[in-house]
Amino acid sequence: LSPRPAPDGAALAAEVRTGSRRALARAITLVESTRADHRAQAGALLDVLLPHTGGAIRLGISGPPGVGKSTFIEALGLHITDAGQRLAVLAVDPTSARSGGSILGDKTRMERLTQAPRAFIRPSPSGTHAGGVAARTREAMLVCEAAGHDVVLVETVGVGQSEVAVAGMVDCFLLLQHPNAGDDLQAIKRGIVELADLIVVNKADLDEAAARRAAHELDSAVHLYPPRHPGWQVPVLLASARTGAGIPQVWDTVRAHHDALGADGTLTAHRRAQAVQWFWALVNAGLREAFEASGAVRAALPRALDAVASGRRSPSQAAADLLARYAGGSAPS
Ligand SMILES: Nc1nc2c(ncn2[C@@H]2O[C@H](COP(=O)(O)OP(=O)(O)OP(=O)(O)O)[C@@H](O)[C@H]2O)c(=O)[nH]1
Ligand SMILES: [Mg+2]
Repeated sequence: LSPRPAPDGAALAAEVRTGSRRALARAITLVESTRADHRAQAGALLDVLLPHTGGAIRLGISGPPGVGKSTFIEALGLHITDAGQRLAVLAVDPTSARSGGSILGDKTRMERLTQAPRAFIRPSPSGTHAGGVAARTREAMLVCEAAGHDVVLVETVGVGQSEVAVAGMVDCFLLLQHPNAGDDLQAIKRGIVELADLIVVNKADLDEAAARRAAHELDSAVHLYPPRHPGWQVPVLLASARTGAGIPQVWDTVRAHHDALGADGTLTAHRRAQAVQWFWALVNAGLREAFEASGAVRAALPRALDAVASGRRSPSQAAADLLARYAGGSAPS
């Protein structure tokens, strides 16, 4: 038995462009793989697809556990696909290995969207750290765009760094919030509202007065921050993912935001800045990896770390020393 050969990235890219769901699923599996030969093929795939990306509305959705993300995505997703648009849903899960219960929950909470012919839903990859998952999700997003989706929705649960990662890959970052002040204060304290382009208080059907109070509080909080885009004041809306109330308004607002960014070139500038940031993040990660793998560094690293931790050497001295060793050991000159 020989191992399965690495798929031909360029050929797969051509299949993705025809709109084949099977090819799309295989392409995403390829970009999610960490195998060296797969990474090379994924690179070839992305090279072919890159000129065909950029056509989708990139929407990030985040919120605390249980706020109703899955239910909301089903409602919003059906609204989008019913209007004739093609939608892809991706997920960044910072907890990595999702429990079987949660996947099962999503299957039932997104039952209709799962079956909608214009929707493509991809559960989050597992088995890597949050940063790695975000890296793969960004590439999967580009693949979905090249496959002709009009909207790519990236979901993440509102804990940890994954929100920052998602906000850094989308055009519009939507924050879902509970209709009670306690949780709103959480998001405000954690500085997450600063990332939001749009805030939606979900479950407004439970207690509309409480939801209005929460919205008011969030509205005061967003006014403390300078606008993320000139001329865009972050709206705070009420909705119910369960009844569908407010969902069309949410979608209209996402589109209005996209139009506003598109009208004055902000969208292009924003995406360019994100791509450059992404480039540096990858360079940083790659350098760190090479640094730690270098023989000259490996030999000296434990003692250097110990000396820094115990206060015998300053971090700057130790870093300068090891960087010099790294440059000496790795530079061809
Ligand atoms: N009353 C009411 N309940 C809702 C609404 N949206 C979601 N729920 C309920 O809230 C619970 C959690 O909803 P989910 O959609 O699973 O929430 P989630 O944010 O995806 O949860 P995690 O994936 O665990 O982070 C479920 O029992 C939903 O039926 C809403 O608008 N109104
Ligand atoms: Mg969920």
